[in-house]
Amino acid sequence: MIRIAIQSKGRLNEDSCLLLKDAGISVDELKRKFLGKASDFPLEILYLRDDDIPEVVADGSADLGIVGYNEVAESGAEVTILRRLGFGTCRLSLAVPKTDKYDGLSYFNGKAIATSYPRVLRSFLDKNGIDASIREIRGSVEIAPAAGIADAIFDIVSSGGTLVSNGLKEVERVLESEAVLIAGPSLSEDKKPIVDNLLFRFDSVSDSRGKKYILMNLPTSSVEDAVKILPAMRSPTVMPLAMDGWCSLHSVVKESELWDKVEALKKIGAEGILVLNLDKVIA
Ligand code: PRT
Ligand code: ZN
Repeated sequence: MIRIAIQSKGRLNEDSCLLLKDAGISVDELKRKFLGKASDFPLEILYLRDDDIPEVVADGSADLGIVGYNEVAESGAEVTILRRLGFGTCRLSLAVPKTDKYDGLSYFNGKAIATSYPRVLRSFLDKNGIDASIREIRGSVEIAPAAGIADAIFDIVSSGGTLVSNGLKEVERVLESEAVLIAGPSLSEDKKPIVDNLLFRFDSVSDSRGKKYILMNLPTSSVEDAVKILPAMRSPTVMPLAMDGWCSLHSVVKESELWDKVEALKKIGAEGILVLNLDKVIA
């Protein structure tokens, strides 16, 4: 049995639960209080505030954790990043009142900066030789300049909408973040195969995300061109059709490239193109 810590509620909870579900792990929703147990995998799920996850993994109370990289960096906890998970993307940035002239980092000398991430900020300022004071506040950091509590802020930015609506502008992107899967410094031998199995499942899920299965009828003479358009995992599958001179071609494409590929395939004579959802990609 291994134990994974995930956020109990908040921005990462839903995607963390979805990752477990897509990996074929069922958790009894009704029992989702503090400690849950999967019915079909040797896994316990510990639901915590995100701030507590790095420490709990570092001290071995949980074997794995899913948390924002920003929290890992701020905690300084001794953990290893096993995977970047591709959700919860955001960044930690410095922002100043939009009417201020900003001409580089020296702007911050002698200024007060409000943040909930003092450790990451201190290390960034020290590295760049900037002498600014840090006002640690929890929550609503973006109102600090208007409230006269600080000159600037250092906070999480995603779309940037919160900064704009508070009369601020982003001037330095300091740390790029996304949800990460973390592990503690020591994992007992009996747990390693379970963790490896879970990683294999997570990798299959992430390989299938953002991809589509595509199949079409194609003149056999166009197969060579189609292979150039659709490289696939090894190469596309080609099957003869009952009608002479035609074949059926199957492949996998990135969703972001789908429409460009479809255009190119139509030009070389592809017909009856079907695009299907992909459930898992097993390497
Ligand atoms: O209760 P608990 O302590 O567990 O949760 P929390 O309130 O501390 O964190 P939560 O749920 O808000 O965020 C969890 C994690 O999601 C963060 O640690 C980040 O890794 C990640 N994440 C991704 C974000 C955002 N995007 C985000 N936009 N966390 C916070 N925000 C905030 C940001 O601070 C800003 O004030 O959302 C606001 C809107 O952002 P814009 O730029 O889109 O306007
Ligand atoms: Zn938190």
